[in-house]
Amino acid sequence: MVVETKLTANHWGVGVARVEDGRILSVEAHPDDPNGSPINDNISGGLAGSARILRPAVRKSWLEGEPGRVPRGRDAFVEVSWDRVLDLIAGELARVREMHGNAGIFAGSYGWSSAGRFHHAQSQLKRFLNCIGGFVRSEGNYSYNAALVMMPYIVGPFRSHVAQATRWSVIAEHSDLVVMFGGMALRNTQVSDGGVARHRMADNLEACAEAGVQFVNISPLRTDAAEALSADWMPANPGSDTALMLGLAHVLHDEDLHDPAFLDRYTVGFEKFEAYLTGASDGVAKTAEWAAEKTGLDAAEIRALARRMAGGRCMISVAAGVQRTDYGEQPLWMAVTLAAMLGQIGLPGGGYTVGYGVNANVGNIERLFRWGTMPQGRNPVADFIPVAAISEMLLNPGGAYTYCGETRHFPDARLVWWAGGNPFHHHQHLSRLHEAFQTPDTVIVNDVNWTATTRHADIVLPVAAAQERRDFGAGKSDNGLIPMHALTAPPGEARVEYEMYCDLAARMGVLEAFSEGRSSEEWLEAIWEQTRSAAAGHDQNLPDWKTFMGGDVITLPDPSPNQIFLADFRDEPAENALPTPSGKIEIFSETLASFGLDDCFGHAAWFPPRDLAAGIGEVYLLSGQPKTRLHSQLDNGAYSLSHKIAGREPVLIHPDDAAPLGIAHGDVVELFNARGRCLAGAKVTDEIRQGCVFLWTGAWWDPDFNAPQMRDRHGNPNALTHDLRTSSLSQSPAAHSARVSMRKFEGPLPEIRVHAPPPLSKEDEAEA
Ligand SMILES: Nc1nc2c(c(=O)[nH]1)N[C@H]1C(S)=C(S)[C@@H](COP(=O)(O)OP(=O)(O)OC[C@H]3O[C@@H](n4cnc5c(=O)[nH]c(N)nc54)[C@H](O)[C@@H]3O)O[C@H]1N2
Ligand SMILES: Nc1nc2c(c(=O)[nH]1)N[C@H]1C(S)=C(S)[C@@H](COP(=O)(O)OP(=O)(O)OC[C@H]3O[C@@H](n4cnc5c(=O)[nH]c(N)nc54)[C@H](O)[C@@H]3O)O[C@H]1N2
Ligand SMILES: [Mo]
Repeated sequence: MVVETKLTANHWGVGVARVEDGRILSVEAHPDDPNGSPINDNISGGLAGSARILRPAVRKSWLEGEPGRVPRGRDAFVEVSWDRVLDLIAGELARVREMHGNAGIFAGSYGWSSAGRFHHAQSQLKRFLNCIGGFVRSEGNYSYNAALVMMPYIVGPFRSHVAQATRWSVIAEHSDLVVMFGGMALRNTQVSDGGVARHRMADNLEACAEAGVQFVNISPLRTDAAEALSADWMPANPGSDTALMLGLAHVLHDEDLHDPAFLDRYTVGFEKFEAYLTGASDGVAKTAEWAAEKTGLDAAEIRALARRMAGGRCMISVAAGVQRTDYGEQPLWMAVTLAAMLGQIGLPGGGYTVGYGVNANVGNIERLFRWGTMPQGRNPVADFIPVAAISEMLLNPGGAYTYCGETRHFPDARLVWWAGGNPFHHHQHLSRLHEAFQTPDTVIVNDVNWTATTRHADIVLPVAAAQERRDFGAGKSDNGLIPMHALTAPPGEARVEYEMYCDLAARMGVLEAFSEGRSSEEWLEAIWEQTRSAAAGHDQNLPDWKTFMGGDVITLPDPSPNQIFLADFRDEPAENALPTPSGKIEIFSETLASFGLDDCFGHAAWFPPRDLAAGIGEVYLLSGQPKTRLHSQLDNGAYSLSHKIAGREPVLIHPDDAAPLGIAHGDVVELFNARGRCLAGAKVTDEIRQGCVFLWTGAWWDPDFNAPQMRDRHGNPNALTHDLRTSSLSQSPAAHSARVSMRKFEGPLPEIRVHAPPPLSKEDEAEA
């Protein structure tokens, strides 16, 4: 057989696949990529593993008309034909709409699914549902939701501000110091939503180091700073960033190192914050000593850092992970406040940025224009939930909650449809989500593999993976246009989602509205032509669709390679007023103060993390993104598996925490708290701060329902996290704020089951 070479695009970069006889032999990074991602190694095994869903399947007791007989997540499945499953779905949709209206359908369907402009799982589902009257959606994301909600009140829209981040080339030239709250983990810059043609971050950081820029890494993980940076490591207690920034601000204020002229011209409300900082308003001065006690750092160290920050051009960077914590709005507001006190916002290499390191591109490049897209149509249902309120919604229909200063009520979701996300990976407190998922009448999930979420469905739809259909990749913040070939045919009876929705739409009388009479290939060509004509408006000549698909990656230029964040506001504050009520940076916000919330005031303030305050656990549990995969995707692939310890996800433990518990490198440990427990493989290392453990996200949740607290065998941190939200302002996820206890696991090691399918039978066998 001939070995063919074909391009593919993933959120972690361009892959060059070697394909033989309908099989993917290997996928390697594109040779033009200076720092390609090894996550490509997960593709062949992850798509061809035994966890692959090969036929439509229906939960056994649901199919047999006794849906409550066995709980979701524990039941067996019956494989059925496509005709049968689409008839079942059409019937359920009709029933739910008739009894509850379209507001009874929840299809927030949060998740990353795959790269590709057309075959985007969520967009396809939402377009289909909009054709039949809409659905309840979710608002925001798990990545930086506190920033999405908070930043508009105090400076402006978060997404566009991230796109306007000061370029790394400017930092290399102008900054003296970069202070990184939450570090800037290179492992995370493998990824960018929608695809990334070239990974530039490592080289750009190296250029900064070579230019003599100094870095401080304030994070529980030393390796959150690239080695080349030789960063000073200040491992503050997790969740203590606001306290640390307050301590820094107090030193600046106390030693007259702040910039009253800047505060006066570009901000409002400093005097109200000042009263809090000095303790005039609450009797507590937020001194370096005060901050030292909260952060576990030295007061002298904090003072020295404040002076260093004021002594030259300083960029304050806040990682998204820092706001994925209890009261995660506060470190954002405090970073802006601190940067305003330094007075360097809008200067080259100074000021602040939230989101460096959150993906491959922030500060490196931005897209030149908006790519073509398949419209999702209009959703006639106005209702939504904040994305991380999923368990709350399901457990408390009709219940009241606050969001952005309003009181709202949860809808009653009778039918839940998820396509392209894995809530039993991404949501916190999974045993609670397991309970919550028992409440709807019907749960439908489309996926490629038998993840924990598909196991909680009544109807499971086997879909083609990105590598099994034609499309093109173009990242939301990238400038590469990437041909995506169908490397192989979908296995078993897996189908391309678009084609499946066409058949369902035909059953429901909306085929013309959904498809506009186009095949997949015709849609692709139309979306490409849209992209091509947008490109022409930017003096870029793109080839026609067929030529493009036959060629290599096309890389367009960065629209503003010398960008300095908020430079225009600094130059002309009246003309370029910020879209805040005052047009300035709001160090005090009348709007936020008027909400009267007890967990977010009118200025940045310190709140201690909740598990710590409640005395839960002995160590902090961090749970950041894994180096070895994208979230939970292809967890059963070779690269992901190669890092597991005794088949479990590795948990980083400091030697001084491990030794007293008799835990050695390579042991299996049990992590536990009041919410749950899981097993994990001990990696004993001093890269983690003592008093903290770090368990990567994304090991497929593998609960043992016969063990205490449905112990997860595999090492998913969300077995342990709380699903309280950051605050009643934004209702954002706060995954990084859990505390746990641990011990060496002594019992017989249970085998990992989740990488194999659940019990399956054929429909006629089940009936017999
Ligand atoms: N404890 C803790 N939890 C966290 C975080 C944390 O820091 N700590 N981080 C959070 C963050 S930032 C995020 S973004 C979320 C990520 O959470 P998710 O985005 O939900 O995670 P993924 O694993 O990317 O889920 C995508 C799913 O889509 C499936 N899929 C892939 N391609 C297709 C397709 O073409 N069609 C369909 N139908 N399905 C497809 C994949 O198999 C996978 O199951 O996790 C959050 N959870
Ligand atoms: N390889 C890979 N890359 C990815 C992803 C992936 O799944 N795999 N996912 C992508 C996605 S969706 C996102 S949103 C981004 C996430 O990007 P980030 O949010 O930046 O990543 P995290 O790993 O959650 O957090 C970064 C670091 O913050 C530190 N940290 C946690 N809590 C605290 C705290 O309270 N204070 C301080 N100072 N530090 C703290 C942790 O040490 C952690 O390593 O990554 C993206 N990149
Ligand atoms: Mo994310």
